[in-house]
Amino acid sequence: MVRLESPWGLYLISDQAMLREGTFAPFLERALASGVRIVQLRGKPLPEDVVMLIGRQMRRLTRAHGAAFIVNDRVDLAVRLGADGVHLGQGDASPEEVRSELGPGRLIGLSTHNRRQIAAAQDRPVDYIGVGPVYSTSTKENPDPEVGPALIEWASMNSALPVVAIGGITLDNLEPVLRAGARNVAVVSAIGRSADPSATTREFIRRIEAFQQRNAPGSRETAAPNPASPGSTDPVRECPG
Ligand code: TZP
Repeated sequence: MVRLESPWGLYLISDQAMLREGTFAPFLERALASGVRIVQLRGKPLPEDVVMLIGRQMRRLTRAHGAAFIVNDRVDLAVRLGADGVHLGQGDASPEEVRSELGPGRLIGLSTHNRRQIAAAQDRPVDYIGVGPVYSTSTKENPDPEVGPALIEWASMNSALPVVAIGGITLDNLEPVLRAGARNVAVVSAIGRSADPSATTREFIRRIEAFQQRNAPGSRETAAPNPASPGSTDPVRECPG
């Protein structure tokens, strides 16, 4: 099992069109060579044999580059593919059930959409939380309401678990997300629908790394929040939603 130290930078999620067209695997190989360290297979509407085929390719490529391979929703497929973890939505199987199935060695990610869910996740057997959608997204059917960079800032201050900002993030609106404290940014369409996915991937990584270097402890710019432990405010009492 791969051991990932946070921050991960760019969290790459498979794009349906690329999966269908068979262009994802060659693209993934270049993305991994460019520094992507965590990749998620999100293949919901595709037939299972197609998902398994691309999943095996993703497993092989991520292993070759020492990157983590996560499967969205499907614990059974994650086990069959030998994935490093599973990403769960609020409506999927509970992290407790999944943890007892997977054991302690694999990652579990959980999507969160408000302060209450972020706070509740701290006491659950999860390794990281997704927070979003930050901006409007057309990738997800029936997405939750946009949370904006404000919830990323709150999560960065109040979550001891690594925070992955997700939803509608592009090169044009990345900066406020980083300023809000995000150290990990998940992207589907900004890369999958880019005219040059490899160049866009490299540019995301370059900007995330440059921002983190500028804000490293001891640098002259003000560091964005992201403490190692939750802040002193009570996240549940403060939580509107
Ligand atoms: N969860 C919240 S938003 C989202 C998921 C899976 C989709 C993100 O895709 P995009 O294209 O980067 O907005």
